[in-house]
Amino acid sequence: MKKFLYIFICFFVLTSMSTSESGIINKIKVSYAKNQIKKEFKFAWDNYKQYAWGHDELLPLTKTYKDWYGEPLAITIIDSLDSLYLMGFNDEFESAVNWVIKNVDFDKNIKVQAFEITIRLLGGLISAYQISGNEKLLLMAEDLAERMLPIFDSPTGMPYRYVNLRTGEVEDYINNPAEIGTLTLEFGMISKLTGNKIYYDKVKNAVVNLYNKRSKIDLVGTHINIITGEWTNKESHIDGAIDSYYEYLYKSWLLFGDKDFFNMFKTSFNAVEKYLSDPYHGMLWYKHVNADTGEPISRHIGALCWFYPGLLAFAGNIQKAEELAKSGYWMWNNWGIEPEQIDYSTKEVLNPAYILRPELIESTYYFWKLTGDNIYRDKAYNMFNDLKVFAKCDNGYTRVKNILTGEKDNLMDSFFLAETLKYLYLTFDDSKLDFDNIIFNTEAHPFMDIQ
Ligand code: DMJ
Repeated sequence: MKKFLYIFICFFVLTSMSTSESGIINKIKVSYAKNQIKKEFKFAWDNYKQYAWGHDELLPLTKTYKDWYGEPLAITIIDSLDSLYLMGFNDEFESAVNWVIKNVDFDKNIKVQAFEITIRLLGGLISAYQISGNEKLLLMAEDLAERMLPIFDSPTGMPYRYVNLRTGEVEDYINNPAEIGTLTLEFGMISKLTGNKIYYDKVKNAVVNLYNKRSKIDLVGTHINIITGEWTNKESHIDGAIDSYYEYLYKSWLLFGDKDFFNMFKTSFNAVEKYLSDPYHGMLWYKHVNADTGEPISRHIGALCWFYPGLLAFAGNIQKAEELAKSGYWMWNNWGIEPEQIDYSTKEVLNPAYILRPELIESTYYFWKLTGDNIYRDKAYNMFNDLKVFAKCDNGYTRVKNILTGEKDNLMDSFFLAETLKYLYLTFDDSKLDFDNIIFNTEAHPFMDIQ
């Protein structure tokens, strides 16, 4: 009975949040929310353990698993290591680390997507190494980075998209700014941690050469041929395929203190702000334009864009970031959860999926950290509850195929544990992190500044 009374009080407290509440009530709310998030993480993790352990991702509806490349790389485990630690599952963290060291071997005859393997596996191993101090994790990370080095052997120094982990054979020379530019933190950290400069030099060279291909108005397109250096698609935006290119220019400056990254960020950021930022019918959005002319192409915005308010705030423009985030919250609440893509000029859903993405939640964490305003905890908690309504199933959390009908898909992406639930949790308790001295990679793996 007592338990029900407690739940009732907590529910009442949480649904009547206001910034004027007393410190004690806030503490109860915060600890209730954090425990709820932790509980859902454990539920998702336990289901992964039961039905997919050692494999890449859980298929919760069919209680089985998916391996991206036929042979498993334990993507969910490596991607989840630091979440386990940050949420206080210390024994689980230790045993998962030991399992990874004993069972994961990258000497596999498979062709992998360098970007995804870098942000999830290299990123996960680096942060787990920094947390645990276990040198074996660093050796694994270095081995993986070395196996991927052949991607940079192109005439422009920009990477191929795929590489065979055993033979070094590369494939796919049409790449994009996100996949070219979102390797710097991870490869740069390997250089820092091992003292071998090759990784940093290769990624920096790739990014500088990409940056030098920007248009006269300082914008980049969506696809580039890394053999010839010619753009094959000149649509410019902050959506998927470009998004984290901007994030890593800024974060690489912060993590490595390399002024070149700051200069590249500043120029690019000014162009984004000038040509893409789109106040439209009383709300702020970011449009798609032609990279050469700045002429509008569409008023489409995708779920991946919502990392940008957080970056904008982190880079110092909190006011504008909050204005942009308002559009994101409007969108989320209008449909009860976030659609994968909408046309903001017609308010039409173009892609009705929600694939457990973290970006708006990630931005909310940054707002909470930078403003200390409880309203962001409120927003995070509401989004968490919406996730439960739309994406929870009997054996984990799953992608939603159609948010308009509620139809579920069958995949729990590793970033759900690595990012979505982590950023939610950190919004209520990030006491195990030194926020001022870490930089999150784009998969939410915290890298410690060791300068
Ligand atoms: C994650 O793997 C990363 O956040 C990446 O930058 C973009 N896509 C997914 C999540 O949406």
